[in-house]
Amino acid sequence: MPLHIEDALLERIATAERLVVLTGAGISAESGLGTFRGAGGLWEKVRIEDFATPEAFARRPTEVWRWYAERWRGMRAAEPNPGHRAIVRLQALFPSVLVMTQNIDGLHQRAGTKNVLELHGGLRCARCASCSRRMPMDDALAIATDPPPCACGGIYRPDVVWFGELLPEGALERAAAAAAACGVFLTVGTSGTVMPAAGLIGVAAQAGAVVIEVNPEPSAMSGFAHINLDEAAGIALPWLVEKIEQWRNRSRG
Ligand code: BV8
Ligand code: ZN
Repeated sequence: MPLHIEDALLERIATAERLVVLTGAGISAESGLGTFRGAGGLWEKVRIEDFATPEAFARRPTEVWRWYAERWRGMRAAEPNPGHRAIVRLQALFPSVLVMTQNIDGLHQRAGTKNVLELHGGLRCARCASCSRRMPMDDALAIATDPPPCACGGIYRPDVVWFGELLPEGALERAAAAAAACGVFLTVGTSGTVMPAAGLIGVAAQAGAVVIEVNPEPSAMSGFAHINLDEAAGIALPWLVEKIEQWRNRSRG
């Protein structure tokens, strides 16, 4: 079905001051990176309990470290796609834009998005599990021991948020405040199943924002969306940018 936004909603979007964008693994799918759920998802191949919890790392640090090292090599080799680049254009179209992501691949930053809020941390860095000292993942990969030892006697871990762990200090508060105060909330490529990130969509909807979902499939949060653009992000996001720019050119007369 062709993408469509009714005029009244398009006017509210094009005239909004504040835009919040929440992205998930789906926005990086067109960069060749795997998603977690759905056909061929990462969690079909490995169990969350074996690789994405602090208990898993405590039990099998080498296996968990090597799984993330392999994912980082893939992320590093990937390129931002038209979906990431459309979000860079959106950031220039509104007075205030917060882009927050559940992804750890750093592709928003490499596309040129500013001030990305990484709700689940980022794989660009490793962090000592004892003293929290950080080191670039690329440097950690050059060290022969998996995981690398820290001078403090601890070992390095991926600088990401695992299941059962709290989000980075202040991230959720900042995200929730932005979601509660925005005119438009754009959710892209997330199944809406991981809390508390997915809950931000409900916060925005309850606060009266226009909620736009970009996802070829329905998600757990689709019920909150005023607009469902059921296409891939690399198609739907450039289309959305064009619609906003056309509306503004028309209204300038
Ligand atoms: C927390 C980083 C407080 C690591 C990730 C029981 C015990 C303990 C906790 C819980 C529990 N029950 C529930 C919880 C809370 C738990 C949770 O939500 N679990 C879920 C699974 C039920 N959450 C937590 O633990 C969080 N912390 O709650 O702290 C606390 C503290 C102690 C004890 C209790 C509570 C921390 C969650 C963060 C986990 N870390 N990632 C890593 O990446 O390895 S989550 C992981 O899932 C990724 O970040 C990922 O981004 C995220 C969400 O997945 P999605 O991004 O949505 O990806 P998914 O594959 O699911 O969907 C992709 C979508 O894209 C699909 O809809 C698809 O249709 C679409 N798509 C595909 N192609 C495209 C597309 N869309 C657009 N274009 C395309 N081309
Ligand atoms: Zn240390």
